[in-house]
Amino acid sequence: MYTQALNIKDMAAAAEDSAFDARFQSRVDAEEKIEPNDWMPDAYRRTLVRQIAQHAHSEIVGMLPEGNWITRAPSLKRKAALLAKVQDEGGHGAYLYAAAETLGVSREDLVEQLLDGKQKYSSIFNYPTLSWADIGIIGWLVDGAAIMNQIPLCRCSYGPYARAMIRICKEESFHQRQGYEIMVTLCRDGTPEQKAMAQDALNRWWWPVLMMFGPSDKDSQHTDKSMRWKIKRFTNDDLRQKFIDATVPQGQYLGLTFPDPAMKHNDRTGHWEHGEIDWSEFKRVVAGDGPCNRQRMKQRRDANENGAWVREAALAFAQKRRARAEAAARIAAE
Ligand code: BYC
Repeated sequence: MYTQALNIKDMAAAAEDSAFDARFQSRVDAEEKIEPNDWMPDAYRRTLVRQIAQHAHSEIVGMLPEGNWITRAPSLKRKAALLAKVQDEGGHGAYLYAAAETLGVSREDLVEQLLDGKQKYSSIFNYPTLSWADIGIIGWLVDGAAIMNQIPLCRCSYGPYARAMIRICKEESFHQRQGYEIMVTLCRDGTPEQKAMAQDALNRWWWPVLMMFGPSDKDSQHTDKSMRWKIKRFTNDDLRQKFIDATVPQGQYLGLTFPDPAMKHNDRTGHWEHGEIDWSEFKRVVAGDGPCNRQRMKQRRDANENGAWVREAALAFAQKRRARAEAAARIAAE
């Protein structure tokens, strides 16, 4: 009897959940934005927290490879642009942590999960920036790939993420242009040595950039659900292909060769076909064994520890202000 009563209760709860689910899905299908106080399935919330946190961490860790060249930028103009770009990335991280917080998680918690290795950041930031040409390549290709992935996120079903992405994409487009302009300077106006440096950077970054889009569709765990919920609008492979098609002519204009002997234009489909991606490298880097994973995590841990006193001081100041305001309100009420 007791068990039966429980079952009936469970069934009623399940029916209620599925009614909420259906209503939620119909709102998503109708392109309504889901806002923080709206009902949403737990799995939708978890997917968003995972993706937005990973995105925020990527922006913050992504400051490190470029930060490496701020003191060595070849001119004042280049230094000013690079400084502004790296600061923008810090800002993107801040908007994204704020968007994640609307889902009921705290920034401190997310940062802790990154530092404990429970959350990820983009594989691409585990590669070293060995020459100035790498800064051009990051802008041209890494930001180019990011824009391709992020423009559709401006239409994400979750309002706070979509709105954060609109501003981020505007800044990313400046980032991409400054990178491509560095590449034009090196390749078209530069010396043979500078062009060789640009080619070497392309050789090292091309495949890792293609991996940024995530595993191939057949291996992607989250794409189906994220597409149904309109978090993602395109699959990983579709975005990767769009990026390749847009980028190859840009590389040809620079006079560079893509390090993919299998790359060829398919006149029938209109797409650039590419060779096999080495997914074992991707898995290794995501699992923590890329060229710079340990260094990047150490830098983030050090930054977190060195910044602790700033956070403590800001909290103490906020508490003091609150206590003063409360005391003033008490006196005024007496
Ligand atoms: N690196 O089922 P899948 C920037 C993981 S910052 C590491 O396809 P999903 C910039 C994935 O998390 C740009 N891990 O996943 C900053 C999942 O593992 P978990 C960063 C990756 O989420 C500074 C598993 O593989 N952009 O532009 O449907 C300077 C299976 O994947 C990667 C964003 O974060 C990767 N590359 O699709 C310059 C964009 N790829 O979580 C530039 C937002 C996949 O189950 N994110 N994984 O343990 C997205 O659009 C999606 O999360 C992804 C992956 C397309 C990346």
